[in-house]
Amino acid sequence: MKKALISGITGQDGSFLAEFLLAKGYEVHGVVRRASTFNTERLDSIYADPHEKSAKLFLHYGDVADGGGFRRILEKARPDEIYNLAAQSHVRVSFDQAEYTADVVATGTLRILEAVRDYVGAGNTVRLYQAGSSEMFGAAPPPQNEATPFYPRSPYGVSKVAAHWYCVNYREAYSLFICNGILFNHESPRRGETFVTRKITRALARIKLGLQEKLYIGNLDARRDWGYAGDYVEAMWLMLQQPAADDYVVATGESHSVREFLELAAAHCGIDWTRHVETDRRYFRPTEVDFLLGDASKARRQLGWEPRVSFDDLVRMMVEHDLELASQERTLAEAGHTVHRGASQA
Ligand code: NAP
Ligand code: F7E
Repeated sequence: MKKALISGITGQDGSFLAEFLLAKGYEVHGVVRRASTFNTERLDSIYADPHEKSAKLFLHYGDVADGGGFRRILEKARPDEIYNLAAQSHVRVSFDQAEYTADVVATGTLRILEAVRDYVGAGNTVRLYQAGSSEMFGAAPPPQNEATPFYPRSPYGVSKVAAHWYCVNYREAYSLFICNGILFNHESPRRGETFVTRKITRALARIKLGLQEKLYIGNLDARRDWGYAGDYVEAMWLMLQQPAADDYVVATGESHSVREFLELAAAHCGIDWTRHVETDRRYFRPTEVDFLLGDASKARRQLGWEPRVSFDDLVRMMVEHDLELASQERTLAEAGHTVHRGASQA
């Protein structure tokens, strides 16, 4: 039985990847940050008590800011594959927390590389996937592929570029099997509620059911290549199954503006968004990434990977999920219960 270790397992991608690997028969280990409230909600459907004999998912407290702890997890789990998905992944927040973002995203990756270098140096074998991002391309004109020079536009993007080059350097210096996946935006009903797609579908669904009046949003003109997260975790896995380590762009090859996403989501909800949406400067970024459009021909050719879920289906899936959530919320509210909604600033 193969074993995988996932940092960032509680995030959107981590939860899809854990499901995908469990379905392939892997034993899955995940690094979970200690928090004052439970942060494992996305794992609820696959979590089993580790005392049960059939358990295949094991969680370990850790943080990529803590290299020693990660080394101990590595020694304990002894995985065949590591997926480094841990990140302060919000671009807007990275302008407010630049040093922290660099510590987690760039130096955090370096800590994992150092641990892997020593682990392999001691005679073990392991393959590493690094979660790179289209934010590394930033202002580089579209379409972007593996040959496009990086031009990051945020502390997050700069930190991902640093992590990317650390991985390339460790691959070349120590002959480690490391793949950089350069993934364009990918979404799902599990997307964090402060990313624009989910922020839109969640708000429009609540507006439709009379639970809120307005959606305040930022730049509607930015264009993104949006795919479905469930499709993208398969590409991560495929990279680590190849005979040689390499870097790959993963994207749909279709780009849409935030306004187009909003229009389509509103159409699925059956509401006139112009009556409910207002812009607020607080959601604009000091430097924006205007136009992302990925060219994933290398991944299609070499990995045999292709996206299955279309843009229209993705928007519909997210809207339907959030309409159901809003309906549950309304039922609870009508029964006199208070529903916790979070306190987002992003
Ligand atoms: P996400 O939902 O924000 O999840 C991030 C994960 O990282 C969470 O499990 C989070 O834990 C964990 N984490 C944050 N700081 C950590 C730390 N210091 N130590 C250990 N774990 C930490 O992000 P995602 O959308 O799943 O993305 C996964 C990875 O792909 C990230 O590296 C992201 O930057 C990258 N990426 C994402 C996209 C995209 O469109 N989704 C595209 C390209 C690249 P908590 O649950 O405790 O917060
Ligand atoms: O913004 C605009 C915003 O925060 C998309 C992360 O997963 O993908 C993600 O980063 C666009 C930007 O994602 C709001 O200005 C308008 O142009 O959903 P987002 P992102 O910044 O593209 C990449 C690939 C990653 O690697 C990251 O980890 O939408 N926008 N109004 C807004 N964005 C937000 N969040 N909130 C707004 O109100």
